[in-house]
Amino acid sequence: MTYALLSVSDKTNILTVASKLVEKGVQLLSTGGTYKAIQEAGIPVQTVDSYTGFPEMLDGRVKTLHPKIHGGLLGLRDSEEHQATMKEHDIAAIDYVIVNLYPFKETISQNDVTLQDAIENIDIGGPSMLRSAAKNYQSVTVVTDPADYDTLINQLDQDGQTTFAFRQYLAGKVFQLTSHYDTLIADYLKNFNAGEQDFPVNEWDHKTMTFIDKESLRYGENGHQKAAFYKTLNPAANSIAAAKQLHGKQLSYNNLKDADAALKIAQEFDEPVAVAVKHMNPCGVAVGSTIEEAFDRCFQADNVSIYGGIVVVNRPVTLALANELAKIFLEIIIAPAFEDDALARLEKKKNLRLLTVSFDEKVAPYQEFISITGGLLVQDADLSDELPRQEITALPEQWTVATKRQPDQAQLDAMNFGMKVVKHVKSNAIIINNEYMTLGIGAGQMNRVGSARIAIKQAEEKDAALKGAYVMSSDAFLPMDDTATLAHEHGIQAIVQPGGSIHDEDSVVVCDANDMTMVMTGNRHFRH
Ligand code: 93A
Repeated sequence: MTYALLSVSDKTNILTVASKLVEKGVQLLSTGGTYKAIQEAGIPVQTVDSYTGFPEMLDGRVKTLHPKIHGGLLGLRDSEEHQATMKEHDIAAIDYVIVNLYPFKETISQNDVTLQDAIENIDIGGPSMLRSAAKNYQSVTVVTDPADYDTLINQLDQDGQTTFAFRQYLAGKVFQLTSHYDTLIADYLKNFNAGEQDFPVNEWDHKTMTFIDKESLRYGENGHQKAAFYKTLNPAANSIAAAKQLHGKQLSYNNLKDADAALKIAQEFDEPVAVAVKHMNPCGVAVGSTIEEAFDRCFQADNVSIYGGIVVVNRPVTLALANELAKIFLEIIIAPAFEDDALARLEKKKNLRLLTVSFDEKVAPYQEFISITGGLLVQDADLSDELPRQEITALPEQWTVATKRQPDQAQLDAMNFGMKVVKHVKSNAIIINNEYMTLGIGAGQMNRVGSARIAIKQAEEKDAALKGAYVMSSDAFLPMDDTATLAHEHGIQAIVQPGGSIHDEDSVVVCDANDMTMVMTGNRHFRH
């Protein structure tokens, strides 16, 4: 007699499999709800408890956890000793297992889920059976995904049995599923606030994000690269993973990266801000007293690079703003909301993607992941508190003025603005900016003065004389005096940089000799 055990929460197509197994002479065993469904369809089936002689008990927590089940799954068919032991204890081999698990993910994804609900939906017996069967895949066929029922049925029809390769594939799927399932439980419990803890916890490791939810993408960075978006289960409301798409086709791999980069810059500001991003770097960032003014400055900051870019604004899009945005070719617009007429205006552009993201809360600490061949690097995101979210009223605590010349209020505000933006620019990063907007952005050069040259050139194309509140902002220290000298030669009177080079003093000397001011922030913002 060949046995199959069927125990499924997701009962999709279970009757098709059940009747096929019966047709092939297999005896079915099943648990409560699954038994009922099969039996009601008129397919012969026996309950697990009548088979084991042990009732389902403890509210169903113990249904299949019995040596007659696990012995029937694990016993080696080609071992005389195993066969003798099985015979002695009246254990029959179970050659087919069709099991899928309690819907833990669906349960915890509900809004009003209680801890008790979540715990009751941790499946114990199901994964145990799956693991027992998968370990013995030499002989046992274990199907956990209804998508594999067709292959099972085809193989049974063809040979009356399954192939070794299929069983191994299915066993692999089992361990992938059970490890994923356990990770999800672990993540849920780790993040569930259980109140005061009176024992030591390694916070960093404990909170390391583990759970992933997969969305297939059409392709990766280029058309020939396959790609997917692995999300955390409950991404922060103000993250791109939680964005609501109102219009346009699915975001691409590059879109997601660029949108994420743009959003993070906008989140540095409380006042109305507009951010334009191309290839992970900002090409224009500006604040204003209204969102229309901010966007106008953002556009003026670089009215060439913005084409094909991504724009984020942190205030609802009005019709006036929509009319301006509609004039340029953009890939994505992200805002907290779109007014109805603004949405109607922008929706006319078929390929433009429109997304809303919450700007209500400040960004909570999170971790960043980046892959290198053979592994994953994890770090805390660079969320520095030293940068005031609005204008500066006094020098922030970690900042020191290194020069004789003190910065005036406009320069201080420009320095604050500059540091908030430059930390999001690929290193070596130098920007030229005033207190409202970027004027030149030098990104990703292999030496600092190279980035400075690019930023200055761009700024000068807008304004030949870089005077007044124009500031040079640097993501990391100036390794020698060449960058400060270049700034002076182009009329820039203020520099903000982290400091920390052994040659800091050389740059200070250049500034002092030319009546420039330089502030050291004490906080490096590399972005490699
Ligand atoms: O509560 S359990 O962890 N204890 C068990 O012994 C057990 N055996 C099967 N959950 C158990 N199951 C699960 O019941 C299966 O994984 C399946 O998801 C579900 C099917 O129950 P029913 O047939 O009553 O709908």
